[in-house]
Amino acid sequence: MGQSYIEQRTERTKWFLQDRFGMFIHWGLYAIPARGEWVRNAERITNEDYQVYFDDFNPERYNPKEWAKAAKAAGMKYAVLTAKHHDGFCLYDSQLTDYKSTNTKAGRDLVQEFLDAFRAEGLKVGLYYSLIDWYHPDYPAYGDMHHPMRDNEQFKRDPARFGNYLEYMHGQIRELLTNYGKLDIMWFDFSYGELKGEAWRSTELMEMIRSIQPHIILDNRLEASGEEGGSIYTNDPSFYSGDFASPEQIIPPSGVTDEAGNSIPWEACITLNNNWGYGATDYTYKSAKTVIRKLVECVSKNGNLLLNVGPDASGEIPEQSLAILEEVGKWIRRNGESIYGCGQADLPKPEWGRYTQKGNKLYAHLFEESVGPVNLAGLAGRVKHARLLSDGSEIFVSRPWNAVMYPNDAFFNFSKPEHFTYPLPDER
Ligand code: JFZ
Repeated sequence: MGQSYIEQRTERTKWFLQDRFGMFIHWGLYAIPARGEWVRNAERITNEDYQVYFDDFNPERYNPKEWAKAAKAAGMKYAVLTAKHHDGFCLYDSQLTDYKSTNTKAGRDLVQEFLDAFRAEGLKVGLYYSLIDWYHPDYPAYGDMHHPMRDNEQFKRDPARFGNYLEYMHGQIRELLTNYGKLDIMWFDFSYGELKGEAWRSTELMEMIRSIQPHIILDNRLEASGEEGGSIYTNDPSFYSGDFASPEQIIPPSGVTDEAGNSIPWEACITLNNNWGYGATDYTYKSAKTVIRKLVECVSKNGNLLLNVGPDASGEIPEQSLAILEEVGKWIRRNGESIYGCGQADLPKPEWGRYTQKGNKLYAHLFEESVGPVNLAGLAGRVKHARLLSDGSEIFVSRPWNAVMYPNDAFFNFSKPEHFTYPLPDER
């Protein structure tokens, strides 16, 4: 008897649940207008006018080795790059289109260089591929939002043309899976309205994917959008339901579980400011402290965080983003043990922060400075000893009547990252 789909998914996602933290990279022609990756649609830019960006695209400072170093130093364990976003522009040398980076002034296969650089740093690699394509002549309009230049009825009127697009889409995915070595993640984006599941010829697509790269893991968006989940949320996931759920710009209140209440692999994708693609005037950056806390929150709910950067037209990750990543990395270097391989604790959320847990080690993430002892409700008599994870110093835990931690001087002196993690190895 073969394994069930869920058993196979559990096998495939083991590394993913260990790694917990990845880098999302939205990069393409839209870095030039620098108003986000939806600019072509939002501003109803014609193919002719958008062509200017293709003609000018020349990211001379593209050095993915620097990106990879920044990701690794931030504690990220994998990265996902937009091989093609909704505008249809390919960052790789596809034989199926001329609309690709090798035909621009860049003259380079940007995907190949990305993969080489990130693999060299020991990170796992993934590619984002947009199911939506605003450039391909046979991509149907369906809902004004999803195709700026075409009328909404075209798809229904001309399924043959949509068939042409699917040939192209399947062909491009085959190229990515065949020509670039082992990929760890394929990140499809996204389904909507009638365009979901079998409308993409997903069974056939999945058979192809699994035959070429059996170990690759996929998001759930062959069936789902960023909002709706698809059948991965049910007890009977389809063959193309994906390996992890992909809540977007939200950390689900209670994590992600199926109908039986079992945890499903999930990854929240979150921007650093308010854009995925580069936004030259978007200064709404989150603080390093917020990012750290959101990462902790994801792990405390058995989830991953895929944190986005949007490199600019010169090929560089914005300074502000790099500064945040560096701060996050400082915290991770001391406290990463409370993230990697960790998950939800067997205790309810404490009033002062979050728990993460790995085996019999409990990590208490204090999100506020305490006045007096910290209440460890439910742990009375169960804590063997406690240490400040960032420097190894002892934390006094009272017993047996009630478990409380008395944060010592080390707690108050270690104020720089404004975030405190206590490990509480306990005996159960
Ligand atoms: C999609 C893309 O449109 C966006 O550009 C970015 O790549 C992001 C990671 O994914 O964003 C979505 C997808 C679906 C919804 C909203 C945003 N949705 O269904 O509401």
